[in-house]
Amino acid sequence: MSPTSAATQFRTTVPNDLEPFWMPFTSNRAFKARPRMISRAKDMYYYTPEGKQVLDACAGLWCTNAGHNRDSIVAAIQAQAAELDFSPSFQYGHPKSFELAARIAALAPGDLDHVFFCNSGSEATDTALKIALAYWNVKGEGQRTRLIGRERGYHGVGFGGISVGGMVNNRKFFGGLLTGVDHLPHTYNRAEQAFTKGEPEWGAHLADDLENLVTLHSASNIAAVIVEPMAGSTGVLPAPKGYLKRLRQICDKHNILLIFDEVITGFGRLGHAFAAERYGVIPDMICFAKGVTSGSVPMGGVIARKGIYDAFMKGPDYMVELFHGYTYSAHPLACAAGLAALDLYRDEDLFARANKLEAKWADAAMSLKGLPNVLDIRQVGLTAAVDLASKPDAVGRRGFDAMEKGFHEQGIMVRTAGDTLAVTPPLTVTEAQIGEIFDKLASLIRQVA
Ligand code: PXG
Repeated sequence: MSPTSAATQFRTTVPNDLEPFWMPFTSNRAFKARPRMISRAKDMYYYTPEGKQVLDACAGLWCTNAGHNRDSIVAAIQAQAAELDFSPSFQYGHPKSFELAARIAALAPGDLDHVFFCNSGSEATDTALKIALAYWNVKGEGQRTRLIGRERGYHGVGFGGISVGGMVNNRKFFGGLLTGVDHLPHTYNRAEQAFTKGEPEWGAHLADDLENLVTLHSASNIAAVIVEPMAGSTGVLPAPKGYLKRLRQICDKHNILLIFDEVITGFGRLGHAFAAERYGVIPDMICFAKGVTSGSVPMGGVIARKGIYDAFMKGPDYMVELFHGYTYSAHPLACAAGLAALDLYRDEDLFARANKLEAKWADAAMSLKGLPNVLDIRQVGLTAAVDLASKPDAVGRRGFDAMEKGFHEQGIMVRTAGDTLAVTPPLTVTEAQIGEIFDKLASLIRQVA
């Protein structure tokens, strides 16, 4: 279907009054003065209400891993809406939730075989932290309450997630947060790592800081460590070689639970179902969201190892074992969308596809080296980020301008974190589109010089 005929089919009226919507993580005034409006999507492209095509170099918000509006996912959601709109997952069940849990568990490594559903990445991380605390309670070690995150980590916006997270703006406005939280150092060092393709050689030793925290607090007080295998939101910081293995070893030594937040890295982003597989490390829990439904319906969840689930299965069998859950846990529409997305990933072998494309993607990303203001380029799996030097008097200006010009002038969607530009396309991206993404980025970088 040509963009024009589709635009006619999906005609959208844009409201005159944009004021009432308080937009999330958005510069509201700038947006409302010059909106970047999107009214439909197909495969690798967004379309504006005027029918202008915009190449989606971000998989939406790192989530539409199978591309947009895939026919089978659309059909599955439509059929599900007609058959069962909602049913509670507290004390009742619907078949697709069990089917999807089994499919997700089958994709996870080792004995990560029980799936707790929620509706977002933020809920997933809060859920994992709560399971960790409750696990130690039911094991009779309720004094293990300390949670350890990492600087420059992003674990969503719940109070748990921002407490273990390490992004200053996500923390500084919101008071005291959870107490009893520590942070490992982040793993980025430009002097040692600049312009590395994939995982940097330098930095595995930073995992040893966990030993220092054990020395300080005693392992017997520490419940869990949570990290992203690749820190996405703070600008694509791949784990240094050997870092995650070292973290696992230290956690094993001290009986500390290790949680991987795979909200971004799950479902193919790093060329495997989960990054845990790429790194040969089995965490105790994996948080997921985004790609599970290819972004089509909100869903998140936690995959827990058998031993964690089993620890809760005691006491009278009519009693609730874990006092946690959401009205929309395992919502039928999300489950239907999830099953259809997993079918697409399998049938089109999209995780392996991402793996095969990675070398080309990495070369294309590094080709931007030497452009004006480019301080560093990082890449892992099908993600890349470019750090631009900030204007001395206006931090974030270059990043914002690149995003805006990208949308309005170059027909491309990019994400920015300050003056860092990030791209992370659907796994269906073609080699030609990879070329287009980095050509457009190059031209944007020159434009904002
Ligand atoms: N954990 C990780 C690792 C994430 O990246 C969340 C939790 C929270 O997910 P929800 O579904 O509650 O938003 C995320 C979210 C960006 C960007 O451009 C990243 C996210 C969301 C929006 C934008 O860096 N990650």
